[in-house]
Amino acid sequence: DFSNVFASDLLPARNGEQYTEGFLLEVFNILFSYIRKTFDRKSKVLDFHHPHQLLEGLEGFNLELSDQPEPLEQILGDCRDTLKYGVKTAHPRYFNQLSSGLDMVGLAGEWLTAAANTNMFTYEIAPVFIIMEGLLIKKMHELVGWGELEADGIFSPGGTLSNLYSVLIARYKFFPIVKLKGMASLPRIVLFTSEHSHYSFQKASAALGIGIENVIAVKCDERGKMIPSDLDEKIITQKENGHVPFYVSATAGTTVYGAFDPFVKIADICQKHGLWMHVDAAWGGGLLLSKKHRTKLSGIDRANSVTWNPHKMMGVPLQCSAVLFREKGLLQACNELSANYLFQPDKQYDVSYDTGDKTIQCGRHVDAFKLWLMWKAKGTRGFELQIDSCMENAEYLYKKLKSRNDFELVFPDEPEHTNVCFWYIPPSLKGMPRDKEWNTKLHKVAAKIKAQMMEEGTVMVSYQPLKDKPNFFRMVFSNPASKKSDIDFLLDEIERLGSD
Ligand code: ABU
Repeated sequence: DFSNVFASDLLPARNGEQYTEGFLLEVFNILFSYIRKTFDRKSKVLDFHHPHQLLEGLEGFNLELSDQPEPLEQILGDCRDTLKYGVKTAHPRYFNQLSSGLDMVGLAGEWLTAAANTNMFTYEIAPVFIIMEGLLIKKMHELVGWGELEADGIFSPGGTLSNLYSVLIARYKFFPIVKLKGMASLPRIVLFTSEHSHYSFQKASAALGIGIENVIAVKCDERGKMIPSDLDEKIITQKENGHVPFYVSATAGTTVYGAFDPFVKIADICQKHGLWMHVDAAWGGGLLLSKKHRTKLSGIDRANSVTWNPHKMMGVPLQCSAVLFREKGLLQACNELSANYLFQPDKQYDVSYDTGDKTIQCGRHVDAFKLWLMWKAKGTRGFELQIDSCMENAEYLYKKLKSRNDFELVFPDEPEHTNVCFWYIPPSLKGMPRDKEWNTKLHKVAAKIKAQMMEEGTVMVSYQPLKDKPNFFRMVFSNPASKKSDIDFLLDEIERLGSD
C-alpha cells in the first residue's frame, strides 16, 4: 500500500531502495497486466471517451495538475487509468495506423533507454548508443544497396523530419551558400513529388522557406504510382518558366494505397536533369528485408537519400525513423555549428563520433537501441518472416474482399504492400444508380461505421477520401499479432455495424 508514500520517499532519498523497488515492481505489474490484455482478443481495443469527459475527470482519474504532492497509490492508479483509457495499439484488431504491435524485446529496449536517460549528441555521454546507431545506419545502407560506400545518416523524430532532412541536405548540396545567406541568395527552386506522396514535403518546403507552391505534384496512375513522363514534362516546364528544379522524391509504399513508384525510370530522369533523388521508404523500407518483396524497391540504390521508419513495417516501438545519405559528410557540413560547449575538438577520443552536429536538433533521443536489440534478438531473418506474414494477411484480405459482394475494392490490382483499400456497400446502396447522390451517401458510410467501432471498441481501422473517391477504408498490416481470423472478424464487424 503506497497511500502514505510519496515521490520524495523514492531514490535518491535516503533508504529509498525498498520503496523504489516496490513502486517499480508495482508499475511492472500494471504494465504486464496491460500487455496481457492487449493481446487478448476478448478485451476491447479501446474504451473511448470524448475529450470533455477526460477533461472533466473520470472515476478516480483526475487529469488536473496538483500543487501538492499526491501519494504514490494515486500515481499508480493514474498509471492504470492512463492505459485503461488509451488505445491498445498492439491489439490484434487494431489496424488504424501504419505503426502497430508491441515487440517485447523492443519494449525492453525502450525501458532500458529510459533508464539510461542520455542524449545522442556526443560520444562522451552515449558511447554505446552512438556506436549502435552507426552500425544500424551501415546495415541499412547495405540493404538499400549502397554497401560499398561509407555510411551516413541519422535517426530522427519521425518520417516527416527525415524527409525534411533530405530536402535540407539536397538544397545544401546544390546551394551551400544558403546556410549563410538564406533563401534570398537562391533562385526560385522547385521540388517534385507525386500527388499520392506524404504531405511532409509541403511541410518541409514551408519550414525551409522554399514555399508550398514550389512543391510540384506529379500525376499518378490509377494504382497511385508516379507517372515518369509527367515528371519529365513538369521538370522541363519548370525550367522553361525560369525556375530551378533540384529534388525529386519518389515513394516506396504510399500512405493510403501502398504504391511503389517506378524508381529506375525516376532515377533515369533525375540523372538526365541532374537532380537529387530521394526515396521516401518510411513505410515500404521494411520490404528490403524480404527476399520475396524487395524487388518492389528495385532502383532505390540509385537514390541520393532514403527515409526508412523501422517503427512501421519492422514493428519497432515508436519512434524509430532513419534518414540515410549516399554521400558521406553532407549532413555534417550542412548542419554543423561547432558549439564549443559540446563539440570540443580537443577531446581525448575520435570526435567524428560526436554525431550531434549532424542534426538540426541539439538534444536527441536514443531511438537506435531498441532496433539494435530487436535485430540481435530476431536476426534479419526474423524481420523477414514477420514482414512476409503481414504481406500474406494483406493477400488474404484482398481475396476475401473479392469474394464478398458487400465490399468493393478501390482498385482491382493485388496489393503491393499491406494496404488494402475498400468500400463497404450497405444493402440500401446496392443496385442503386451510381450517381452523385450515391457517392454522397457512400461517403458517409465509412465515417459512421468507424464512429460505432470506436464507441464499441471492438476493432479500429482508418478511412479517408482520395480526390474524387468517397470515403473508403484503408486496411494496413504491420502487427505480427494479427491473424486471418482477425481479418474475418473485421469484415463481419463492418457488415454488422454498417448494414441498414
Ligand atoms: N505518415 C505517418 C503514418 C500515417 C498512418 O499511420 O496512416
